[in-house]
Amino acid sequence: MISSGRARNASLRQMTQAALKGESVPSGLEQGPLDQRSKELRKQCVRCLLGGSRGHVGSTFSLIEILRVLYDDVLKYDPSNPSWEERDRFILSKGHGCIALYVLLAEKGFFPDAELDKFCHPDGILGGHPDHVKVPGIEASTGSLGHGLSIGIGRALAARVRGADWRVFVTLGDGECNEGSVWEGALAAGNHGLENLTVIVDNNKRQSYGSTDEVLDLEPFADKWRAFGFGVHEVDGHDTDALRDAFARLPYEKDRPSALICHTVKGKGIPEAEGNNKWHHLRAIDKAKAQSMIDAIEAY
Ligand SMILES: Cc1ncc(C[n+]2csc(CCOP(=O)(O)OP(=O)(O)O)c2C)c(N)n1
Ligand SMILES: [Mg+2]
Repeated sequence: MISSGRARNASLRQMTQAALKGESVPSGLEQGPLDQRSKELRKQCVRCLLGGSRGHVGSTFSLIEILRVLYDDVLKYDPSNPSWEERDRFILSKGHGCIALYVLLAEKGFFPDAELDKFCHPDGILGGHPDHVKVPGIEASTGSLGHGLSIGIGRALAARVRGADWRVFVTLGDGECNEGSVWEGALAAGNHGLENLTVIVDNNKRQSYGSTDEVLDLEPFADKWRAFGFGVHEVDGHDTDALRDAFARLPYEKDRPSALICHTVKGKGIPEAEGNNKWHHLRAIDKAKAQSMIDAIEAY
């Protein structure tokens, strides 16, 4: 026990030092291509990052295809009436990835496109974490990790009580699943058999300072969700056809909540950013940096 603890500490030290030096951690995942729409969405994210001179790049770029498919093909919503009673409820529990969501919400017409240039500005509505009071289309204010699932469970129970057929989707990060509150929520969702609830995990295998298997391993991850009473499906989270198919199959099991584990690449779309902890959050993004990011995305 003592020696494995020491080995683990040494490995954590190595990992932290690598992260601080900005060294890349090998992702072990295939580098599939991106279509033009996925590239354009990422370029819009760079626009926000430039406006705010900062932002969570890696966390945003692993999410793009998941959100794109949800907002293009899956969710029921009305941008002219964001609190439409019949809407599906989407909660971005990993709120620090909000730039991806802002870009989709602006594109769909929830708020003026010009807001994207005012990311993190005092006179804008788009903060570094999403605010449901200020931003039309944001279902819940998030950023403090570990709360979105429980909020979603409340919404799913509300639908049941009201006899409504809207659905609830909650997106978690893999590092976020190190929070005990996620598993309290999972226990409750399974216990109540919330078939109208889907957890989507952006499983990019990384968190702020290292890889999730080294910080606090989640494996066997799919089995854990099953054990908590979920129907589970796994998918390449950058393959839009596979994502569409995975959402079309919901619910995965009758009278159970669903968990869709999306295998993604943190920083997907900029080779230097992929699996590189230095790109979890960037500061001081100037025009030259933004242009180099756009060039890398275009060449991907
Ligand atoms: C309760 C809480 N603790 C710590 C943080 C700081 N924090 C912000 S992002 C992050 C890593 C999250 O990793 P993951 O969920 O895997 O998201 P990713 O950035 O990889 O998409 C942490 C620890 C936080 N936002 N909330
Ligand atoms: Mg992660």
